[in-house]
Amino acid sequence: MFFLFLPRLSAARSTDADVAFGVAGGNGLGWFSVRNDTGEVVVRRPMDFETARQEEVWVKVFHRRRPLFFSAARLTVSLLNVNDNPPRFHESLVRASVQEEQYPPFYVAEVRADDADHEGGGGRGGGSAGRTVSYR
Ligand SMILES: [Ca+2]
Ligand SMILES: [Ca+2]
Repeated sequence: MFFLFLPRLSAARSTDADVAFGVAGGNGLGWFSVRNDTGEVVVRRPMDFETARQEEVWVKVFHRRRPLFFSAARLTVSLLNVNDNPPRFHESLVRASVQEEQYPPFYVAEVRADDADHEGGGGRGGGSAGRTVSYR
């Protein structure tokens, strides 16, 4: 199981046993949970930069006997990219023909590859796929 403790929302922390915390909204990818008694925001699953670069969760604090009395704060978490994807060729088989009697260096073929970790690649709202690199 993967757990990562993010900073607590200290403004919402309380020692009052009648005060509880919960998720009020956001958290569309289900990455976070909020500990009911402490307000700690816990990451429930590995987060992937190539899936989403940022996620937000609304944390609410409320009185257990009067749950309609609550307030909420938005926590926005931005992911930092790491190089966790190998570069991949577009094609796994490339055929090329060359004339004999040519002197090097000369062009043989172009093989393209992507790397999802490249800036501007992958990620929700990140635009196009990873950068394409051509090898000749
Ligand atoms: Ca990579
Ligand atoms: Ca990455």
